[in-house]
This record gives sequence, structure tokens and C-alpha cells, in this order.
Amino acid sequence: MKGFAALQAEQRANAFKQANELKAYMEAALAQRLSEVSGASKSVAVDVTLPGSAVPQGRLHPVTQTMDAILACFIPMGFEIADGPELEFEYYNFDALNIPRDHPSRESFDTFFVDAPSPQPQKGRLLLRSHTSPVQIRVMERRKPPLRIVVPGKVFRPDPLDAGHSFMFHQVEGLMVDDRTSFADLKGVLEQFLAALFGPGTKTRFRPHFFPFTEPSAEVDLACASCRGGGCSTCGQKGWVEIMGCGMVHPNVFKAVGYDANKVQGFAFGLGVERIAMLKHGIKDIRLFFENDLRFLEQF
Ligand code: 2NM
Repeated sequence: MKGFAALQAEQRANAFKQANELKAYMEAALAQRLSEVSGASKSVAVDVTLPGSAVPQGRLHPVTQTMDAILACFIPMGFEIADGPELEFEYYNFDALNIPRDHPSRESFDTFFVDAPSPQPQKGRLLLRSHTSPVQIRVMERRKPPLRIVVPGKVFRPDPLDAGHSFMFHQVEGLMVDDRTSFADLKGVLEQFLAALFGPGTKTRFRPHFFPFTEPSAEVDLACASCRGGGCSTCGQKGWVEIMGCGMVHPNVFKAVGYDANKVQGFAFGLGVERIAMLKHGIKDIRLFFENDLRFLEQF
């Protein structure tokens, strides 16, 4: 209103009149609203027809969901769940698994060694386990057959990062030992598992392979679901995708845990959980699992 002084007399009177009317209107409106919200008037109700605000709901990580689905297949077949340390001794990760100190096969399991003195030097250096098999060794050391266990957990390998490799990923391994256990038992259990996980009518093939801790050994392939065997980018034009490794436990492994290799037989298997989740959901890059981007996670 200070600026009104510059106006001509007639305009000035009009401006003051309008400004005062506006001021009175605003003061009255403010006074009414204040009396309403101060509780003087109880007539202001909550509008129950307004939409509520959504409460965001969490969920399990896709790797956890896949891990749970895998483990659930083995429970009805009598397997128990076992776990053990991620920080391991060289002995459990390698020696007891028939991978001797100076053997070239050890190089296929690149390893993170831990830069700290070993608290039990007779068990070798400390390392981050490169597979969950050391847990199977620890269980066999403590318990006698018959034994049926599945072992889920994190494993660590210093691989260069790309769409298919991460320095940490998850495995599920399994072990069955009894007085008579055959490769047919192994095949039956794994075929039942894969049919439960990927649906009935899932086509598999067992292809000869080498692992130091099993003999004979095999890799298991799944008929490629993307192309139904015709060849595509998921299976590298082969029509099959590698899904897990397995074999009959090597006598040297039984000897290491104090079992009589002439009296017991067993099979073992192992798989990568991220790899299975990628195949199941058509995910092309393993790094998506570890970025915690909600736009990815909310899809599962
Ligand atoms: C695999 C493939 C084949 C395996 C062997 C053992 C043990 F301790 F019994 F010797 N545990 N797991 C095994 C065998 C793991 O993963 C690809």
C-alpha cells in the first residue's frame, strides 16, 4: 500500500478501498480456518473416500527365492540342509577333496587367499572357500553314513567381472552316502530335481566330465528352453545349456574323512544358483543380482 502514494488522488482512493476490502476478506477467512482447525468446530471429518497411500512391500531377493526353490526339491527326497564357514582352511577346500598342493587341477579353482596367519597351520592357509564342498568334508568327518545333505552358500573366485562372472556367487551342493549308492541313484535324484524345478517333461543329458573329487564325473545339460533345441544365443547355438556338475565320490575323499572306501559309496553334485536364476528368468547379466536396483528386484 506504500506505493499508492504515487497515484493520483482519485485512483488512490479506489486503490485503498479495494486493498482494505481484500485485507478484511483474508483476515476473516484466516480467522474462520483457525477456529476450524483449533477444534472449535468438530465438523471437519476425514474423507474416507480418498485413496490411501501405498505401503511399499518388501520381498526375497531373486537369488534367495531360487535357492529356496532348489532346496525345497531335495527335502521330500530325504536330504537335510547343512552349512559351514565361508572362511576356510586350505585342507578342507582342496586337500581333502583330492586336489593336492602341487596338482594342476587346483589352478582351475582360482582362490582368494587371506592375508593372515593360519590359526591351525597343519590345516594350511586361510582362504575364502571357492566351493561349498568343504562343508561336505566337515559333515563327513563328524557323522557316519547313511548321509543325505544339501549345502547352500556363498563362494568366492577372483574371476574378472563380466556378464557371466562375479567374484562372489551362490552354490548349492549335495551329497548322498550309503553302503550301496549307484550312478543310477544319482541320475534318478537329479532328474527328479530338475523336473521339479523346471517342470515335468524337462529334457536332460549327462555328459562325461572331469572333477578331481568324483570318478566318474559328469556335467548335466538341459535342453535349451529358449529355442527348444534349435540353437540360439542362450545356448550358443548348441541346443543344450550346462546346468550342473556331479559324480561318484572319489575313494580318496572317503579316505580323507575316515570312511572305508570299500564299504561305502556316494554321489555328489553342485550347481550355481545365479546361473539357474538367469536361465529360469532369461536374465542376461549376473551383475544385476548385486546392484540392488529396485527396478530389477521389483520384477521378482
Ligand atoms: C560338483 C561336482 C561334482 C562335490 C563332491 C563333493 C564331495 F565332498 F563329496 F567330495 N562335494 N561336492 C561335487 C562333485 C561338486 O560341483 C560342480
